[in-house]
Order: sequence, then C-alpha cells, then structure tokens
Amino acid sequence: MSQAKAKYMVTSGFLGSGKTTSMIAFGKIIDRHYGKAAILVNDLGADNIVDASFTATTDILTTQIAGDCICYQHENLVDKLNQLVDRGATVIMSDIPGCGIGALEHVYVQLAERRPGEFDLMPFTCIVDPERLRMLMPEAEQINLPAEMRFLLEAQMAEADIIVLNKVDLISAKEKEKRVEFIKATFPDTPVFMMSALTGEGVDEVVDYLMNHKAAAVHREIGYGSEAFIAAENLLSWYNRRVFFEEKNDKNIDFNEVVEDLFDQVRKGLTAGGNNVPHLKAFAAGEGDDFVKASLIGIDYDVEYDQKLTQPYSAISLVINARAVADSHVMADIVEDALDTIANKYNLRSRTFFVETFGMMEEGRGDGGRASRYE
Ligand SMILES: Nc1nc2c(ncn2[C@@H]2O[C@H](COP(=O)(O)OP(=O)(O)OP(=O)(O)O)[C@@H](O)[C@H]2O)c(=O)[nH]1
Ligand SMILES: [Mg+2]
Repeated sequence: MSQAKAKYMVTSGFLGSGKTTSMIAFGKIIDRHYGKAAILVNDLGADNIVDASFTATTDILTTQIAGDCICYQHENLVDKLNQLVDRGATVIMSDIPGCGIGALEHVYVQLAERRPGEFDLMPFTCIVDPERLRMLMPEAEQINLPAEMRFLLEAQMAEADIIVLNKVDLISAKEKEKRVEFIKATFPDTPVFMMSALTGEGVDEVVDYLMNHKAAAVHREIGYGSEAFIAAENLLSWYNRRVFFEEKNDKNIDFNEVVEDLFDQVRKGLTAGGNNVPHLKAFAAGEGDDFVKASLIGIDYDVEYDQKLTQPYSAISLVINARAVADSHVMADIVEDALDTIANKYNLRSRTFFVETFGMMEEGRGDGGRASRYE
C-alpha cells in the first residue's frame, strides 16, 4: 500500500500578524486530530532566528530554512519538506518572511508545475492583524507606518486562498464585524475566518477548513515587482544579533527586566527619529524549559511575552531580531545604543557572537555589484 501524500501549506501576512503563533496553534490541533504536524520556519537572516528558537520549544516537529525566502529556493524547499516527511510529518506548514508576498507564484505554482502530485497543497492562508488592517479601512487610520505598507497588506490578502482575521481577542464584537465586512467587501471571492491564535477561539474551524480544502495554485496578478512593491520593500530592514550577557560580579538578576528595558530603549530610539519596528523579537533560553520570548509589534504597543524566565541568572545568551521600517544603519545604531544603556544599568559584560543588518533592497548582500569582480 502506498503511503498517503504529505500535505503542505504556506501562511503569509504582515510582520507580527501572528503567523508563527498561528502555525503553532494549528500544529497542536493537527497533532491531536489529524496526523503529525511540522513547521518549517523561514527567514531572510542567516542565523539566530527567534521564531525558530521559539517554535522549537513546542512539541511540534520543526526545522528551518534561513538566509533567504523559500520563494527563491525550490530545490532546497522540496528537500526540507521531504526530510520532514522522512521524520514522520504528514502536515507541513511554513511561513514566508520579508514582504510576505509572492509565495503563490514562487511556491504554490512552482510546486504544482514542477512536482505535480508530490504534495497535497492546502489553502494558502493569509493571517491578518486587525490593528494593521485599520490602515486600509475607510478611516485609513494613522498607525505610524508609512503609506507604502498598504500595498503589502492588500497584496498579501489578494494572493491568498483564505484570509484569517487573527487576534480577535483584542477587539470588540462590533469591531470584529466591521473588519470582517471590510475584508469580504474587498475580496468577495475569498473565504474569511476569524480567530485568536493566542486563546484558541475559532482555530478549530480554520484547521478543519485547511484540512479539507485544496489550494487553487494558479497565478493571480498582485503587482509583484511593481513600483509600489519596490517602494514598500525599500523601507524595510532586517537586524539579527546574538549577544551573551554576563553580570560582572556573577550576581543573579532578572533577565526579563533586562529584555523589557532593552525594548523600551529601542522604542525610544525609534520614536525619536520617526521610525518604527513592525516586529522586534527576543529569545533567551534558561535552564531546562525555562525561556523568555518577547515581541513588540510597533512603537505604540506594549511588549508582549509568550513566556518569561521563571528564575534569575547571572548570564544569558540573547537573540534579538528586528524587522524595521528604518534605514538598516539607523536601526543598528539604535540597538547598539540600547544595548550599551542596559549593559551599564544592569552591570553587564556583553559579547556579540553574531550580528547582521541589511535593508531588503540593499546592494552588497551578496557577490556582485559595482565593486565586485563577481559581476
Ligand atoms: N492577543 C493576541 N496576540 C497574538 C495573537 N496571535 C499572535 N499574537 C501576538 O502577536 C505577536 C506577533 O506574533 P507572531 O506569531 O510572532 O507574528 P508573526 O506574523 O510570526 O511575526 P513575523 O514572523 O515577525 O512576521 C506576538 O507577541 C504574539 O504573541 C492573538 O491571536 N491574540
Ligand atoms: Mg513569525
């Protein structure tokens, strides 16, 4: 008897909309009722990815593709999917980083055309944050993100097979209705769901739909590569760092507080220069299952914790990821200053083991370019 085909899906959505949280929530339900879930974490950064560390703390099977979007590495993606299948996965989910668009053409259509029948393609799912959606709604509210970001939100929803309004625990029933009506009016042919990946409300219904429907996997025009696309991408930068902090007198301290302070310092630096960070994340593991994972989805919000450390430590290795709307060098300076400030305040010695910073459209990320013999 031949083995059933593995299912595969991609989640898209704006930075911080809840893709990782949603995949974890889906994965838990899939493991309980449908088979063996796996999450393929994808990021543009080379290494030290908070989402990968955080996802790995769950019981769900995980792996990662770092260094570039899965959109541009078909063979590697297929290899990784097959590795997960070999490890027992029957339902694999991955996200797309960066602008969060293009996976329809580059992942779904490519898999359908080049690997026909190899995987069961589940609906391409766009996760929408009700807060960011306000940018597109008739009120077009100011949420301290440049207008160029609107293109991304719209294109993400336009290319998806289903749209999931997430974080509904944060809004009233009336606001929920308003936002769903808006999405339905804008994308009348696309099924729309509401859920909270955090509380679990509505997640079963989404998983039931995903498990019982297939992706369209046919081209849709969403303005990929257009001027509006480039304008949006030009504004985004990535920052990843791993820093080892030691209390100089080997004293145990509360590193949750250090993280909170670090985020507040970064927030201050961004606010002062009129910049923003759609997603700032930090992860640090303690002993055993102990870890802290923090998220800030913009200068106007509170720091959120998926989990905090339960005990003090005298040293910790902290991973910081920022997906910013700021020049990459400006962002790097802001984080540098913030790290100096907290090192002083908490009497910490710091050693950086990894740092990378780049604008999404910046020249010089690879070989080639004006000064290179590789051109
Ligand atoms: N209240 C609430 N918070 C949520 C929900 N889903 C996610 N979050 C929080 O939103 C923040 C961002 O969630 P992530 O899952 O990391 O978002 P993401 O889309 O994967 O972010 P990137 O990968 O950086 O683009 C975290 O602090 C989550 O805990 C939800 O349903 N309700
Ligand atoms: Mg994520």
